[in-house]
Amino acid sequence: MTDGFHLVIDALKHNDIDTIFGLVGIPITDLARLAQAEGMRFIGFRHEQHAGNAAAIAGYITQKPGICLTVSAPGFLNGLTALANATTNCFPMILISGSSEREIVDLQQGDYEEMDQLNAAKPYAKASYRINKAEDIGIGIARAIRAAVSGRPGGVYLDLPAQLLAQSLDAEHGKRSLVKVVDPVPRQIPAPDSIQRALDVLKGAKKPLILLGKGAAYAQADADIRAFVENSGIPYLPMSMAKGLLPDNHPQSASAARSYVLAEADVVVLIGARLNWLLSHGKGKTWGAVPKKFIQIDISPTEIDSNVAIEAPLIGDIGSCVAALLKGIADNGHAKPDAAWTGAIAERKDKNMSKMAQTLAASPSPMNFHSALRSIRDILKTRPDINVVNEGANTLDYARSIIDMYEPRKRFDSGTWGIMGIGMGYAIGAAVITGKPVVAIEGDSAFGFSGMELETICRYDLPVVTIIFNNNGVYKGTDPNLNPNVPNDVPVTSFVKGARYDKMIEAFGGIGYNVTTPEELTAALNEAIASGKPSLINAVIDPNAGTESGRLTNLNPQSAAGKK
Ligand code: ADP
Ligand code: TPW
Repeated sequence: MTDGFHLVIDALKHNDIDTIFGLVGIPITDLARLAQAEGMRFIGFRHEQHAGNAAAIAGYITQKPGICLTVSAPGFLNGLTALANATTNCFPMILISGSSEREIVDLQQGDYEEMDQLNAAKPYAKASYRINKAEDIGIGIARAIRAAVSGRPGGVYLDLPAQLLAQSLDAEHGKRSLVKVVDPVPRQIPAPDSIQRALDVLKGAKKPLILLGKGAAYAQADADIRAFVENSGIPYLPMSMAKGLLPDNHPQSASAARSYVLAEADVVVLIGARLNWLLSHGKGKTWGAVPKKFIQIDISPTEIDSNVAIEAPLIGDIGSCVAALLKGIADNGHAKPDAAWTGAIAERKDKNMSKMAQTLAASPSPMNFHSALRSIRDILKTRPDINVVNEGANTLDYARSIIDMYEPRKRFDSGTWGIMGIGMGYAIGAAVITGKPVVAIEGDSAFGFSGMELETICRYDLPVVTIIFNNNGVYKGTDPNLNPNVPNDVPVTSFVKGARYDKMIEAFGGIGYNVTTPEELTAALNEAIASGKPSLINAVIDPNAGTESGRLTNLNPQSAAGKK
């Protein structure tokens, strides 16, 4: 005989899934034990949100769904934030939660951790399923895997009632019920006329621009994307997580002339990037007065015309679409963009880069974002294999532009939502899945959302170096208290001044550093990377440095309404 527990593990293993991120309790503790006994890795967290984030980033890196396992109601809800974030960012993951007895939940009779989890998950997941019979576990897991990774990837919820796990089944019957997903990420070939249309629009371009999004990084079509950029000679801009798809020091990168190229380009080729808020919805001041024609490559047909009209939609997987464009420009001949266009970009780049070099060269005391990031940049330049996790407001904005990336899928950040709290989850997921070191560059507020996972990092002895940009608060650390009735009350953005985050990791046997100058930061980071040990560097940053909301000041309602 076999049972639900064994069949879930067998079904995952049958599909080459070898790692589960989760947090145990009724009814899934034995499921986690069994996974471990059967040779899978179970990485146990201190909060389900971070297990879910680890699963999501594992999915992004590997194109295989990351698995997060939680208990019912509260554990499920803690994981749901990560599931929603995965869906929003198009990362494939499966949240598997145990659930309470259906008869009691459905009659609302007050079971232990009672909740209608399936319906709660639906608005935030790409798909949601419940398996009720042990003989359906094979097909249920197959369905969840395919839903997560095919087409536009996303988060899938899989509900496993406690009763299901205990159900027995004849072993032979169980074995036959397993399903191996064939071709989980099928190629989706673009229609030839859509390719021709795109080539025609490109041909008419005087000032073309390529925009690479994290969909392009996810697609793992690195060689063809690089060949398309280089053979076409078109300047390109990477979105933050597409940095490194081509090395950031590539001569065609227009990152240092971003505002100029967005305003001036006449034809924009979007490859796996949505025209959402991160690209000012494709209109307005950012996009300037020059009329735009967009060519958009995306696997999701409904992404087209989401914000502005798209002249040439290319629906298909990025690998197939880019290969077809590459062949098109080779067959038809392609005139490289005018030197007037590339020359004007080069001029702006030079100017902006020398201005930035000056800012970076300064060594103010106390240390500011720039001088600290200079130290980190110089070290990471020599270690392109290191994964970088990044969140915060100013810490995110400055690090994104100052830290160059040289390899694809090495930068993981706040993404589509601008969410805080991904830090330690992404760091653990990336370290476990790639076996490579991670440097997490964290605002002090951002770090707080997942800080307890330092224990997880130490427990699994992961090569993660966390650097806290400690400026005593959310954004800055200098706001006044506005409460006339409580003169000593704490300002809304303030934290404990002079906090020593380095002491936190020492509690779990990790190595802590406290640094106040770029030189100390360089020494600490070099040592931490070389040791490969869980480390945390508390980098003391001028509390006056930075701005409220970083570069998003304009999105605060008062500023948006012109009142501030
Ligand atoms: P960014 O935030 O970097 O601009 P987005 O997350 O907004 O990127 O956009 C990613 C886009 O890539 C999504 O619209 C998604 O549908 C698309 N995408 C993801 N994987 C593929 C793929 N393999 N082929 C084509 N499009 C893809
Ligand atoms: C889940 C709102 C955006 S940025 C930020 C918060 C709280 C922290 C900024 O301070 P930090 O960075 O990290 O110290 P820095 O570099 O400016 O000093 N809750 C969630 N997500 C978001 N985005 C917020 C709140 C926010």
